[in-house]
Amino acid sequence: MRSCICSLLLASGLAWSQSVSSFINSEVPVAKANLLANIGPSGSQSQGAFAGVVIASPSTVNPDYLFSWTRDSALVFGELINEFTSGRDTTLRSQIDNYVGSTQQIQQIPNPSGTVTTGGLGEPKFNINETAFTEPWGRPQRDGPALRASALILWADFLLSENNASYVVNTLWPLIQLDIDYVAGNWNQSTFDLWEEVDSSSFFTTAVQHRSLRLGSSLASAIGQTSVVSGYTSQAANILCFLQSYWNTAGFITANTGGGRSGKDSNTILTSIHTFDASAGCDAATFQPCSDKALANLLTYVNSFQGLYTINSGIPSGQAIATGRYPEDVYFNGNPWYLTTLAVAEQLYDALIVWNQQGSITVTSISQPFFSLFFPSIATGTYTSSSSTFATLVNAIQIYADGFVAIVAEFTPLNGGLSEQFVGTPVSANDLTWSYAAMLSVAGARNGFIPPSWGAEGLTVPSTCQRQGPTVSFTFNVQATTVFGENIFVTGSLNELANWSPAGAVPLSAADYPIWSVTTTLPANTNFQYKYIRIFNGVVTWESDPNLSLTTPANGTGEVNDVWR
Ligand SMILES: *[C@@H]1O[C@H](CO)[C@@H](O)[C@H](O)[C@H]1NC(C)=O
Ligand SMILES: *[C@@H]1O[C@H](CO)[C@@H](O)[C@H](O)[C@H]1NC(C)=O
Ligand SMILES: *[C@@H]1O[C@H](CO)[C@@H](O)[C@H](O)[C@H]1NC(C)=O
Ligand SMILES: *[C@@H]1O[C@H](CO)[C@@H](O)[C@H](O)[C@H]1NC(C)=O
Ligand SMILES: CC(=O)N[C@H]1CO[C@H](CO)[C@@H](O)[C@@H]1O
Repeated sequence: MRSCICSLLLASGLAWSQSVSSFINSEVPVAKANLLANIGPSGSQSQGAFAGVVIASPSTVNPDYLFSWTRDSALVFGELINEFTSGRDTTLRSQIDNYVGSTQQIQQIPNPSGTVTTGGLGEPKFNINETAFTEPWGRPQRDGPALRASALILWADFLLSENNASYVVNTLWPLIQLDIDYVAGNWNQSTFDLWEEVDSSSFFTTAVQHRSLRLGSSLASAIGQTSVVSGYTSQAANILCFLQSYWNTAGFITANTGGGRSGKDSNTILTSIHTFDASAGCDAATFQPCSDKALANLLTYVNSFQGLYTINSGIPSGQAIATGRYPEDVYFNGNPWYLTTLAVAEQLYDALIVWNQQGSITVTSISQPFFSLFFPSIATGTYTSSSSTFATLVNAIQIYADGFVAIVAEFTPLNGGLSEQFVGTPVSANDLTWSYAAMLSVAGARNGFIPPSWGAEGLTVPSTCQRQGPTVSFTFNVQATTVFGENIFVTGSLNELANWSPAGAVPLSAADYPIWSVTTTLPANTNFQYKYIRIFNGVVTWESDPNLSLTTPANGTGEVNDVWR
């Protein structure tokens, strides 16, 4: 198909747009059929998969993807639930019911990450017969529960509108609450990223966790589960605060806090499309697709693939190119991916939806380099829909977005099958379910589909991040005999313990002399060192060595009983 699309590169915008439309019109039914073929129990490519289980791909060797990933499955069902609840595909209800059924099973399977109550919800993948995958892997991956809960909440919201609250309360809420409680309790723990390689904090994971907590708190309110609401919203505010820290001074979003790479990663583009909320306009706090930060980031991400792949050579900046996961990728030698190239188009289509809806485009100093691709002399300011600048930008960005779809069209084989990657020919796993879901969702965005709001509108980032993660209440008890006027303090290697500073050390009180005690708030699941000190007439006396060492519990409360040394 390459030559036919390439010749269209030179044709008018209208012909270009028609060729992209005709590709989408022919590809979408193929993508839908091939996606459903990868879902048990009756998908033609997924024999052996239990009901509602999504296989990542039918490929069993090089690579073996015949497993069910929580993330991929939730993204796939998120798309199917959107299609059903928006009335675009009325045939999917039994599939969605099956997904609910398989979630009931899979959440409860003890696995190498733990049991349902000890961290097992963060397990990345399962066998397709709903048994645990027990070999070494990059675990946990904490985006899975957030994405699964978000998909189920969209389903629940639809059922509430159908007056089916009993099913929501009795069947869906218990599943959703497990996942959201996991998010609320673990979001600041390190996680493997969505590419299963880097163990740190990851922008995609943090952002989808934030969305899930907002969705979870509004569903909880709607069905009278009020006791969880304030916990979810306060953790959501903490996450929103932490989310801002991924934006870096070089003007893009660092995908992972660990990793030793440039940080330019489709992780961030996928975040933008999976946290799109048109009611939030171009808000940058949630990195909405048309926000200045998300557009600057898109430019940096796309530019990082300029000249990287042979198929991109000679294509100037401002025209679409094939993109991959991140420029340093070496998996299968590092190639463009269908789902990442489509995600760039989708972010731009989402942006166009909002600009057209609000009737203006605002160019800031942050987004100016992006807009100057299409209007080199553009100045910062707001351009209303009556201006020629608005029309020029909207037309050019539509053509630019279509270009990313056209590249996918060019490298889609005649049978419409989408693998994971492409060079000139498809590479890696064939019939990747996520590639098909990406095709459906970009088609929806190009046709103007607006996903349900998740509550991103009007959020403000707390001026100081109060608490960057789960904490526990921790009690220090130390037996120490003292003279009148002498006091006992604790200090150590945490901010909360004044970082070894006697001046800010935490005072204990002798309510049960000679036991001195204090209960304080410490970060959960954190190792630290500490010592007691005594202060008498301003003179500090340290305990003898060695430093004491402890790890706080993951949740609940902790206590230590020491004797002054
Ligand atoms: C609290 O942490 C412990 C130890 O990791 C774990 O066994 C327990 O399930 C956790 N409880 C909750 C509610 O997360
Ligand atoms: C489930 O699938 C795994 C992986 O294919 C296999 O090893 C295991 O025997 C199966 N378990 C059952 C109970 O069928
Ligand atoms: C509620 O939705 C569930 C899930 O699709 C369905 O099985 C059930 O029949 C519905 N109940 C009512 C009263 O509509
Ligand atoms: C205790 O910790 C402090 C602060 O890190 C360090 O300076 C000191 O050397 C440690 N003491 C011992 C005995 O390791
Ligand atoms: C693992 C993890 O995400 N840790 C983060 C928790 O929050 C603090 C404070 O913002 C960050 O510095 C950590 O990186």
